Amino acid sequence: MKRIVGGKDSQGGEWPWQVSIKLNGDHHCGGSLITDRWVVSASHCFKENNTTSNFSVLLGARKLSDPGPHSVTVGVSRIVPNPTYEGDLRTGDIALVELKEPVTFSHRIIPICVPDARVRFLPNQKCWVTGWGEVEGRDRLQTSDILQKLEVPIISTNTCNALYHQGSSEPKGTQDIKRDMICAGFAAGRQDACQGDSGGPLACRMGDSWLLAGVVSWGEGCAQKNRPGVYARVTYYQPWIHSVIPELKFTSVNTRSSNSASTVSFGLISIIISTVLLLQSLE
Ligand code: 4AZ
Repeated sequence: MKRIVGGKDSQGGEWPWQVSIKLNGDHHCGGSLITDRWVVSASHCFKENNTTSNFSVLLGARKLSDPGPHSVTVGVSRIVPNPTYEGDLRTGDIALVELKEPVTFSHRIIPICVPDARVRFLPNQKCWVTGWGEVEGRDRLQTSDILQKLEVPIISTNTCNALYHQGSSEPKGTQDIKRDMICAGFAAGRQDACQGDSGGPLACRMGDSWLLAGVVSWGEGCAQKNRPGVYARVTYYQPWIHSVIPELKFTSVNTRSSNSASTVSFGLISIIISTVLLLQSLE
């Protein structure tokens, strides 16, 4: 069966921040809704053609050929690629896309939280990449009509660099994976994001929130051994995102707030024990 590269069909409403960025009416890239007016995507999606009038954004869809009554299509008023993007270096591969009109949230259209710069995504943490990008056919690649989902573990930058050096003629000290990138996927290959997924989310669940850890950016091929997917690291770009969208609230998740239930029960137990001790001392 043909799948994303090793992913599964998603359910309606499962990834309500996922958008399709269309160029002249055709699916071009993925993106993530972060406010009622702004979408995060990749700079390389806009490199040849950044005329806003050629782009539109489809929200609330699962099947591109039949997006259904919960979907909406909105025009684009502004495309803001990160100013450090130069193309081949792959750095700064994150762009902000402003919608012509604000969208109304629904069960199918919900923004994803943008993490504060201090939030850390740890190696082996399981996250999800989603998109309508290339699925692996027998000898050629083909995009998917139904939004695909794939669970991918975070890979540390050191490990990712070491993997990219396997079977490569590059000098040993070369750092392929820069500080503004985050890797996720499998050394064994077989499952990965691919062309057409670009700009889409690497989403990680932390406590009760879904956070945007990365933006699908590049890789050497797709789903190849020792060549995991590389994503733009959203936390690295937090100051830049803030400068473009000052009203955006960033999410800081720490172990205390994600463990609030245990903090509350610890507090309650402490009060009960103190009360018992106090009563005993009064007898
Ligand atoms: C691309 O060409 C592309 N395997 C996107 C993601 C990946 C590779 C290539 C990740 O847009």
